[in-house]
Amino acid sequence: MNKNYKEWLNKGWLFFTVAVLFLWAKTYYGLKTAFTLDIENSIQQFILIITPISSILFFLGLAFFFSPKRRNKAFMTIYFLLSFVLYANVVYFRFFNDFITLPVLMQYKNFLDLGGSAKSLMHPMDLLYWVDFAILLIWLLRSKAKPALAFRKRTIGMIYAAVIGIAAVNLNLAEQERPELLVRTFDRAKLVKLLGIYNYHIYDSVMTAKTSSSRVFADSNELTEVLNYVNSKQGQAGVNGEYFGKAEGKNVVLVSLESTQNFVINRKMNGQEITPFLNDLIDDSFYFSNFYHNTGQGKTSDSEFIIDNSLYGLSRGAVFTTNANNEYNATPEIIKEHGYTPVSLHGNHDSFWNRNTMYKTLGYDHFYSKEEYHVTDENSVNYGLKDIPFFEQSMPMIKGLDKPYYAKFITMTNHYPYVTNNENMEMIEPAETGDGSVDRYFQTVRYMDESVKKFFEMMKEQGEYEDTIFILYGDHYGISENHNRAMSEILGKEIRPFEHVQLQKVPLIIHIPGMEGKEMTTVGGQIDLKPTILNLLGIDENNDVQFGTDLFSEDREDKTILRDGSVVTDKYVYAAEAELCYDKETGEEIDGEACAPLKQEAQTELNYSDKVVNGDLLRFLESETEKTEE
Ligand code: GP9
Ligand code: MN
Repeated sequence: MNKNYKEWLNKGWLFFTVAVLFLWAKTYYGLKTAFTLDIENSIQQFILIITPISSILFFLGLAFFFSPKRRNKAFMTIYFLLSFVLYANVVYFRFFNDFITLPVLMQYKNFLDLGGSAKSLMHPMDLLYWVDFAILLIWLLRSKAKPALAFRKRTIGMIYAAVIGIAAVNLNLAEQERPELLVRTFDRAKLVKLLGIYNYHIYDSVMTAKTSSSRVFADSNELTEVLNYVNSKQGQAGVNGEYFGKAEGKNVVLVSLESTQNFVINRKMNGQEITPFLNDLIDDSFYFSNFYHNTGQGKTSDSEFIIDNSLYGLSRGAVFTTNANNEYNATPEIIKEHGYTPVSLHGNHDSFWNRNTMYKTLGYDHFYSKEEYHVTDENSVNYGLKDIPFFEQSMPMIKGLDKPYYAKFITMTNHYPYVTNNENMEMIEPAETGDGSVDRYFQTVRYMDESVKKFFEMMKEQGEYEDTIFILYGDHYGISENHNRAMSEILGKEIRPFEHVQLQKVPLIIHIPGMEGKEMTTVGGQIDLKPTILNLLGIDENNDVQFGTDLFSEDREDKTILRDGSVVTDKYVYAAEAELCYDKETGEEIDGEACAPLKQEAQTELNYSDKVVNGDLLRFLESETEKTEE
């Protein structure tokens, strides 16, 4: 080896620069190839290129604070850890389509779940994530004099000045792309896209620390305050004696209709009904035509949480993942005490949305998940099993359950991006707005409708129908604001904040065999389902924290609060994001004064609910109840 070359190898700055470039290139490669980040424009592309550099310099630069003797080791350890964080996310993403969060890491079980398939999730090309580390290691070990990572204080200062400078540019651009990114959104893909994978983990750690500290500092007085609030609300609403116990002892079947908004009901596309079966079913059911979803970023999992607990989800993240170890008083747990067998059925992996952990917390006896269904390339699409085979394969499962059961069926085929993989699935023509996901949406909704029809037929054939009440509901919106242009074409009107809030309506159909149908116009939401179901079953659960009220009660307030702070009543619609107030009937924009108290009430109620979840307040419920009974 020539001497000159050897000398170069001993230069610390060269080693440092090469290491930084390696890690930068590798991280960019990961962001570009391993994750779906939906880069929408050249600014986002630029952000993606610069995001890794500030955190790489920041972390690798920490090595300079170690004594010269330990510095190389510290440097390589930090390099290894950053590589590991990147690679762990790459593998995790392949499976969960999501990024690792600290709460997920702490739920070690989720990782054990991944364990079996982790090997199959690794690809030969993944060596690319490690060759750089190997090269640097060999460089360090082979060069005799070892590159001395000794920089002048001024140089180190400059490195950190660069860190701050680049981070500021990054944050500024991110803020322009997504205003209030850090406070308002918790879409992990967006955070990674705009802040970079390493900064995302810093953000996640801060948020986790905040959540766990609010649990530590919570005390039972906070619960007393919440109890006073909900008890007075319950007291006002009361219970409708005519319906109390109407379905006592019957099986309860919940059907979560994936991404189904109410506007598809009784609507035609190209002259054909989109939901022919549901349209018929409505005639023999209680159909709630002013019913809204209350979900936030936890989507399906939020709807499940809200319905089982009558508590709101959080404004950031999904309670299913952030607070899965809290104490709750959920419907499955309550009705188990009354002899019910609570189960959930869904053709996706059991750990998706952390269901396997959360279901135990909520009191489900069993979760029939993808692992127990027969899933092939033909009978699955998108996240998993198609709805028709899902219901078909579920029949023997519920047949064997101890009665009465509380069984939740979660459909999945009508999920963004609304794809079909077989002509048989396409029972109507797509819409023609030119917006692919909106156009296909009608086909997958139609397919889901067919699957529910088959389900009802099978329930009848198997003699399960008569003794069962059916509660069908849309879990959350399917078409987001990004598709307003196409939606205005479909609805034939402009989508203003008023229409946007109205689009959060989802169908709720309560079908009780033998009872006559009726349209129910009361304004309500998923938050009201727990008290509604418990009352139908004749279960009186007082001294519980429920923010909803019985939808059958005549004295209930016609009102629902959406997770973003919007409020709908029989008179007004308050659109929180736009801060606009509308007349519910005419849709006319009116003076904000009319909505001011609603806005305030929404804040109060959502804050109370957040306190309960973040502070894990229901762990104090028993002692509180004892106090009031004394
Ligand atoms: C995944 C399915 C869809 O298992 O429930 O979840 P979503 O993305 O709608 O929350
Ligand atoms: Mn969903």
